[in-house]
Amino acid sequence: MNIKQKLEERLGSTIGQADDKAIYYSLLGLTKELTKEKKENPGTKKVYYISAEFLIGKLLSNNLINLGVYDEVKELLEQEGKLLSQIEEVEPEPSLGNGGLGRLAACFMDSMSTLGLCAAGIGLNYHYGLFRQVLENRKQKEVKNPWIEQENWLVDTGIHFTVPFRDFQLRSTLYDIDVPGYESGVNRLHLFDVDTLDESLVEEGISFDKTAVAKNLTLFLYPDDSDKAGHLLRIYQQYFMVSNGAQLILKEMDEKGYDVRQMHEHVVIQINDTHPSMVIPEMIRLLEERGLSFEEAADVVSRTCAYTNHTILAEALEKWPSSYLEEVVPHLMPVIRKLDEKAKKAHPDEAVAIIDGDGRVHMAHMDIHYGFSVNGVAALHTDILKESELKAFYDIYPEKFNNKTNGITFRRWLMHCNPSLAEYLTELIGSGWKKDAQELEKLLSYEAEEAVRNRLLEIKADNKKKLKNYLKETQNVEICENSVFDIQIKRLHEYKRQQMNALYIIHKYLEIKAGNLPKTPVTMIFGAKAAPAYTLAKDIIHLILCLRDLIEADETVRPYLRVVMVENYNVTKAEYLIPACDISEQISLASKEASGTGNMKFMLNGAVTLGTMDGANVEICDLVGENNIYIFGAKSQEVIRLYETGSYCAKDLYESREGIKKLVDFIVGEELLALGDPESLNRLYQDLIHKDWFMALLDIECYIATKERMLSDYEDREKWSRMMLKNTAKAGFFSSDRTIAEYNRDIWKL
Ligand code: Z57
Repeated sequence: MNIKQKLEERLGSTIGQADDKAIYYSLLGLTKELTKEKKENPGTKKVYYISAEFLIGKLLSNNLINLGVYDEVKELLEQEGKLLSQIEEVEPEPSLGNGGLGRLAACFMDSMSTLGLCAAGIGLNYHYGLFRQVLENRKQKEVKNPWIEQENWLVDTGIHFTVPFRDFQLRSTLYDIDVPGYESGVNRLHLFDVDTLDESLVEEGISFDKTAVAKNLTLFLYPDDSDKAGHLLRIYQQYFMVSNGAQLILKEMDEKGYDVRQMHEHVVIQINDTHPSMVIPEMIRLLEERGLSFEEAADVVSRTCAYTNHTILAEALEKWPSSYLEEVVPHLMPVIRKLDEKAKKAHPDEAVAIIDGDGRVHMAHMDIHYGFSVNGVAALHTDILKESELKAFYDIYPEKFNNKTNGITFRRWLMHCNPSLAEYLTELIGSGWKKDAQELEKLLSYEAEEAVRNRLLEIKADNKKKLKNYLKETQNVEICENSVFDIQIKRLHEYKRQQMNALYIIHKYLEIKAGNLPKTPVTMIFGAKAAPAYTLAKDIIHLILCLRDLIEADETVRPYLRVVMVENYNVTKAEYLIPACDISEQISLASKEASGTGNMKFMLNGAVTLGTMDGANVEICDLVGENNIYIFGAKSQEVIRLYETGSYCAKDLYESREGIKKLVDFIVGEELLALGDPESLNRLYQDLIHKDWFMALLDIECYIATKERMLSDYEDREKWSRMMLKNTAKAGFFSSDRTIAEYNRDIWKL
């Protein structure tokens, strides 16, 4: 039977007669069936990528691409008057991640399958995922995001484990999502769930009874990204994840007849940030139960576990009070204490202690002492870890430290989200780039060809029109497709400095009011969720929405400047926004963004970066050269010095620079106070003057000047299109296939 016949058999009608919903669910079933026919990636050594987040996005199109039937299905549907992009709208997006860290794990799953590595993901099956953001009265509201429908991508494996807590035990069920590689075998994403979950616990918004652990454990993903510690529930979730993971690993070793004393020869556990760190003491505990001595167990686990660090923000490095651990998982504490004593004996320095003087357990410290590899996620980030944040550890274990610059899967972030660019590239340079991303460099030989550059401009213009239509249909906002699209999409966090971008908007507004009109109108697009308890982040959203409405209502400014906030920014929305972007905003305070991965997605799709020398921006700059990127602001060493000496003072800048004062004062000027919440605007205003912890006022002047230079360069279409071409051509390095090949070469050795 061919695909058409199989699909129509599932539909019970012709494709033409069926509606989008019916077609979606039939394609879902068919895709699962086709995946089952694929081989599992084989191997005698297997990597388990364990992560609290897997931000997988919608799966239909990507799975069709990887199974090699995307074009066939698309054409089949078109013959019957159906659009695959329309049908995809039916698919709910699972929100099993906050942002970069979770999306990275999803890109890695794709690349591990594609490279044929024997690998699996281990995580949790959150029923409501991260919250869905609703914008109301210029503020963010959170509601649940149910994504598990009657028919879905999960496969019930029938596998169960028992997870012990202090006061009770929970039975788990393992659900799998198959991850087919691009023209390759299949791996699995293992998502554990509690059998006793009770969805009706959630009443309004995202609030629920935090104490009913058996009923709530996998309801939500913790909504904090890089800040604000979670508490007991978070520990319950983490332990549930790692205990199930460790039990699964041991079960698979048993089935393959491997000796657990040789675990390191057959298993690598890649610990994604510190959320899964308890896998170390848990695995040791389980091995002791199987008769290994503590020393033997600790030794083999240390040779099996590897740790990835994703941040230097102190507030994001998890340190659990031992009293919390005693309350949730007392059986782990003896193991953790022994690990701590052993480490203290060898390295008495308090800076590297697992349990500190206040009885807090430093999860990262445990990972570094008892893992064989520690990696950062971009060159600059790894250097900062070695030279500052983790210097004391680097001095002890220089051989453990290594860098693995992040990457993105080009299947989703080019082939799927930007098919016209993908097709054009193939027309020019052949399809080799799909398997070897470095081949994109072949594009460089076309730089002088005007027809090629014009086609790139045309594709960009088409993508801008597509985004315009999408925003009109989904959010009822109307934007001008001939304007410059300036886009900042990422979690809302002070260190990412959306507030600095908002100050730019104020600058531009005042310029236009003063009669200095831009040649081409500018559309400032934001997408960002704020952690529900992160007050200042919510204040920044409020400021942006007030600015939006101020400008919307002003007939003199509106034709030249618009502000759009995309509601509920997620993977699907990123797939529309990124191909349409002209200016990619990557403006974090230098040293704070470990890597960033949105920066890579924009570059690949021909946007030009406006950024600081932070994270992977540094590597983008090296690749494209200074003439094809707009870099501004303080460098990381300067910033680190300012923190060390405590010599940054926002108030001095505010008082001494008239231009800065004018912008900051506007936040609490009459125009905005007439629209917004005075308390919220005031709080932000006060913070900028008296704290400004992430130094927006330090860089605001050069930021504005650089963006103005960029806008003026945009008018030179030849120059701009050369930059676009260079960016796409040099993006090959950021394929997650390259990243994963490096993980395997240096760490996993599968
Ligand atoms: C998260 O998304 C990241 C780091 C964290 O510690 C947590 Br918690 C969540 C991000 C970094 O902020 C990005 O810079 C990085 O690109 C991404 O992780 C993937 O490494």
